Amino acid sequence: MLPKDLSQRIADKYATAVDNGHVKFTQSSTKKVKDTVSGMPYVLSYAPSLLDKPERGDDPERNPFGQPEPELTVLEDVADGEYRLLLNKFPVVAEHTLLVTKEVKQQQSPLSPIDLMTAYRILDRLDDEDENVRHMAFYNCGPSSGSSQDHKHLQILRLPQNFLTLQDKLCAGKSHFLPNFKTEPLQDNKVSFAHFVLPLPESKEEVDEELLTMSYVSLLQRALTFFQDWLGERPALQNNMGYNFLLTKNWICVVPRSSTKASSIDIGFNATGFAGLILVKKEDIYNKIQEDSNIINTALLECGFPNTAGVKSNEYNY
Ligand code: B4P
Repeated sequence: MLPKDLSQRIADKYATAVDNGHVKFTQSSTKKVKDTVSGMPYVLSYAPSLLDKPERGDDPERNPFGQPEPELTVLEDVADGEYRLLLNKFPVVAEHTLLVTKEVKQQQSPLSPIDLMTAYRILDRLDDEDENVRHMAFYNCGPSSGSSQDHKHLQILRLPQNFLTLQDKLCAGKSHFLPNFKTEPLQDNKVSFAHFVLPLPESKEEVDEELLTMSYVSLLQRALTFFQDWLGERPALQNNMGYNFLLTKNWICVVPRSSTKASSIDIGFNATGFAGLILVKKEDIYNKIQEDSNIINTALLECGFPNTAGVKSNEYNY
C-alpha cells in the first residue's frame, strides 16, 4: 500500500534534500511552443548548466540505485518490498522521483504487470484533479532510448500545468480499447515519428494489472514489429534496440527508438521528448528551435521511426 500522504512525503524529503545538497536541482527557463506544421505542442526547457553534469551522475562507476542514499529515499518498501521510491538526484523538475527495483534488474528488461500497476498507483496518488496537477511515468528501455543507468527504474515527473500532450489530444473523448487485427493503436498522422497510444479507462476501478499488461504488450508488439522489419535496412539496430514507455492516468504509449541523438542537430531525447517535453542544453540549438519548431519534429523522427498512421501492423512496407 502506498501512503495516503505520498505527495507530502515527497515534498518534505525533496525540500530537505535540496537544502542539504543531496538533490542537485538544475534551473531551467521554460517556454510553450506549438509546431504549426505538425500541430505538436512542446514545452522547451532550456538548461545550459546541465552541460557540466557528468553523463552518468557524479560517480559513473557506481550503480546509484544499488544502495541509494538514505537522504534520497522517500519509501524503502513499495509493493511488498519490490521497489524503493527515490528522489531523482539531478532533477530539472522539482520532486521528480524514481521507482527503482530493489533487486538488480536490467533496464533492457520488459515491464512486468507489477511494474505497470505500481506506476499507475503512484500516478493515482500524486495526481490532483482539483488542483490541476498531473504526472507522467516513463521508462527508457534499451540503448537507444536515452537511458543512462542500467539498473531497472521507472521515472515519475509532474507535467507542466495546463499542458496537453500529443497523446492527450489523440485520446480526448475516446474510450479504452485493445488493438486487434482490425483496429490499430492511435497514432497522430501529422507528426513525423511512429508512436502507439491507447486511451485508459476514466474510472480507476477498471484499471488492473491485466488491463495494463494487455495494453502494454499490444503496443510493445508493434514496436518489435518495427525492429524486425527495419533490420534488413539497418543491421546496426540489432544491438541498439530500444523504446520509450509513457503512462498517465489517461493513456499508455510506446515509441520505438532508433537512436539516442538526432543526426541533423545536436540534441537527444528520452521518453519525455515524445510527450513534447524538450530539454535543451545548448544555446544555438535553443535559438534554432525558437526560429523553427518543426526542427524538433525532424529530430524526433531521427531518433525514432517514420509514422505509420493508417497502416496495419502486418502491412508495414519499407
Ligand atoms: P535514465 O533513464 O538512465 O536517464 P535520463 O532520465 O534520460 O537522464 P540522464 O541521466 O541521461 O540525464 P539528462 O542530462 O538527459 O535515468 C537515470 C536517472 O537517475 C536520471 O534521472 C538521473 O538524474 C538519476 N540519477 C543519477 N544518479 C543518481 C543518484 N545517485 N541518485 C538518484 N538518482 C540518480 O537529464 C537531466 C535530468 O533531467 C534527468 O533527471 C532527466 O530525467 C531529466 N529530464 C530529461 N528530459 C527532461 C524533460 N524534458 N523535462 C524534465 N526533466 C527532464
